[in-house]
Amino acid sequence: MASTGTTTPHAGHADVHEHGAHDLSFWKKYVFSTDHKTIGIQYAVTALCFLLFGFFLMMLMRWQLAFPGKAIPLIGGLFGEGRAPGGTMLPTFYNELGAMHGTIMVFLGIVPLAVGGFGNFVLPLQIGAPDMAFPRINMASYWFFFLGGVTMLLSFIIPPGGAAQSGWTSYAPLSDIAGSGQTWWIMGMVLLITSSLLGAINFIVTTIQLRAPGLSFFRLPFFCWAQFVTAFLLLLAFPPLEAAGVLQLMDRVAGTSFFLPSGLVVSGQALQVSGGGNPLLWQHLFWFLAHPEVYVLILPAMGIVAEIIANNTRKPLFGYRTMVYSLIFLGFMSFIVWAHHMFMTGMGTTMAAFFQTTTMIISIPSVAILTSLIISLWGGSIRFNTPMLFALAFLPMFGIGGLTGLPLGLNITDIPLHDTYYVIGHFHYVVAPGTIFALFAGIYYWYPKATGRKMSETLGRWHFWPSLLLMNGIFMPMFLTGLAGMSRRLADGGATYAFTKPVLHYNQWSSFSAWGLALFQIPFIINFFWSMKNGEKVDSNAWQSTTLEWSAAGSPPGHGNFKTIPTVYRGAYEYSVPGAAKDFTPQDQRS
Ligand code: HEM
Ligand SMILES: [Cu+2]
Repeated sequence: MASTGTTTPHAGHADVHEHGAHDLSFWKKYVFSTDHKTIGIQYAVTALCFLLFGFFLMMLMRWQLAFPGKAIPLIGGLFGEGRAPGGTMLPTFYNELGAMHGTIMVFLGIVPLAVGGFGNFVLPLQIGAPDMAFPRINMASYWFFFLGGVTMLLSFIIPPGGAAQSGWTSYAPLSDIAGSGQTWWIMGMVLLITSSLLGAINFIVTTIQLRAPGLSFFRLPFFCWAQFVTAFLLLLAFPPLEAAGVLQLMDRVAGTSFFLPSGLVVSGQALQVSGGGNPLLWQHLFWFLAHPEVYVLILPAMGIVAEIIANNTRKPLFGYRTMVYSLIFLGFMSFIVWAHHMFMTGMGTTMAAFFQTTTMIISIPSVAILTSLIISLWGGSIRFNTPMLFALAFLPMFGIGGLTGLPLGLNITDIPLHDTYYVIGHFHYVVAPGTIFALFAGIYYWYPKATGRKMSETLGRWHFWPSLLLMNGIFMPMFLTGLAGMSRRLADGGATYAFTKPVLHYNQWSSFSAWGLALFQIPFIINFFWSMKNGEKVDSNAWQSTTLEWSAAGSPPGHGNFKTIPTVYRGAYEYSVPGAAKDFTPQDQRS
């Protein structure tokens, strides 16, 4: 069915780009590209590499937790006497791994993949735009990310201090007085934040300005809404952390005491600092970013899952408008719940009452979105392909993550749970079998748009089922160890505490599951490369979808995306419309 399009000045512009594309040098085309699709792929591939590295750090930590004090087998000798004498991990090395695992997974892995990768590749296509509003800023955003990532990783080998050791939250005063790695951590963060801010501005302007004619806000695919709201979170939440990072840098290198109290005594020695600062100020500034950041981790995931569910149930999303309003409300609320991470700081009952109330309220829109997605399945004739399997698994996994957040959101129940493995279980359910599964779903789903081929379903299943099982094998026991009181901060997993004895063996469950999970990512890695040459060839609308990225000719579409800018006549999910010729009616189809 031919799609109708109007010729706009943009479309002419797009044509010029398309012809121009042939003349681009290798460097301009693949390295310093300004094409949002290339940048999206650069972001995605880089972030996947970082994710793999962060995963590797975690596997080392899991050895220490399962078998504290035993030499790391095979590779233990590689880390040197300073980190693992005789192959046995020192607590300081464990701290490096912990801080860098968290930082890498969140700031170098998931967010860049979800926003930089999927946002960049998909959003301009879905809104019928020739590119991002500011292609060069987009390129700068990627390169700041890359530099920030490299800075973080290099910190492992930069003397004298190695990598940061103060956790991904970098709490003061520890972070102020920690070794040199902490300085590299801050500098890396400043670069990463700069990258995010450049990206966020681009997403906001692009969504407002470059939507195709007829594509009103309420015709936007839910994925675009999710990216749009996420961009506001990044734009408004990151600057305070960037400022806080610079203050911490000053504390470390310029003798200031923004986060250092007077009279600080470390290991029996009074510290020679001017003092007068407040460690809690850091916590406030950090969580003012980092709570919205957890929604940055989850909203794009919800967006991806929504697209895939509509497509594979062949039905419109249930309650699309409610979902959009929930998203906006959630974005707003995410700025006034941050101190639920700080109930232990003695904030007093008035403050605690405020933050637990807002936290309970914010769970309502999350539940509204999740429920809408579940109801969307009702009565659909579901296609159980690999993207759909991952999207479906996201629902209960995110559900477990969200529900276990509620006891943490209430002051009275958080106090015993805070800093135990229960918290680790909670947030990993939302980000690992939650967000990461959604990201896998997205990779399987949009891969055909990027390469013209589908990934193998067989390998996809070898990836999905064991991963689902093993993810739960890792994180479910953490609720039990956490409820038993096991602290998340111990390099030996709690082996020296009598009260953790009955649950200590769960540490091994988690560890074996984690190593198993690594094994079952191999089918994915093989699939990712093998399918580029050998996957099933598909036409430009691989999944018979309604949204505009599939109307763009070619996989991937040429520079400029659309020969003529499409005109949009309908909402995003017109599947199985009664009386229609096919079970999907693309947004740019007139009738
Ligand atoms: C209904 C939803 C949720 C509620 C009520 C909730 C509540 C909480 C609370 C109160 C804490 C602090 C616990 C403590 O340290 O004692 C926490 C930790 C955390 N949550 Fe959630 N949460 C929810 C959803 C999410 C989502 C969607 C994500 C991410 C996508 C997330 C990620 C995190 C992270 C990363 C931490 C731990 C940070 C750290 O201490 O290292 N949460 N959650
Ligand atoms: Cu929070």
